[in-house]
Amino acid sequence: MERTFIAIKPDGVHRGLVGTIIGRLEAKGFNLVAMKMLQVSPELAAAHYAEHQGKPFFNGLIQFITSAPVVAMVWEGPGVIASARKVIGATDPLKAEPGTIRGDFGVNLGRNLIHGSDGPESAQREIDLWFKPEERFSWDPALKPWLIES
Ligand code: DAT
Ligand code: MG
Repeated sequence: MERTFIAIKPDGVHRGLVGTIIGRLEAKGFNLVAMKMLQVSPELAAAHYAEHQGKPFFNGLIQFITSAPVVAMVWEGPGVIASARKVIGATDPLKAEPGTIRGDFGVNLGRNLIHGSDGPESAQREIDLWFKPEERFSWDPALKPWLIES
């Protein structure tokens, strides 16, 4: 079953949106298989955002993501990588559709509340970067027959 890495950024934590954001992913029918709150080190931030190194917004992005705790998670489900990106919405909250997390709760590109892996390779890389194997869980929700036709 597919897995993706999701993180509620410092603005989501400060704004009290942790429960709302987790609730949306739960209500969609995805399965939470790892979760922790942590203060991100500059090293972890730089590794996570390595693809953006050298871009004009890189330093601000690292400063922001290390500025307060984040809630890091792994979610599992059919097609969860692409689907979670749709639930999250476009990178710029002003361009994100209403009904998406960024579209409903954000107004600024640098405060877009949540991260989600953008493909299978980045999902695997980010899950391995943020979570040790023993921090990840495999479990079948009791509601699975009501979520997924066997
Ligand atoms: P996403 O988070 O939707 O995958 P991304 O990987 O292109 O977007 O960029 C990572 C984060 O960097 C993004 O969530 C917000 C910030 N960011 C991206 N482009 C930016 C820009 N032009 N100016 C300021 N911040 C930017
Ligand atoms: Mg990205």
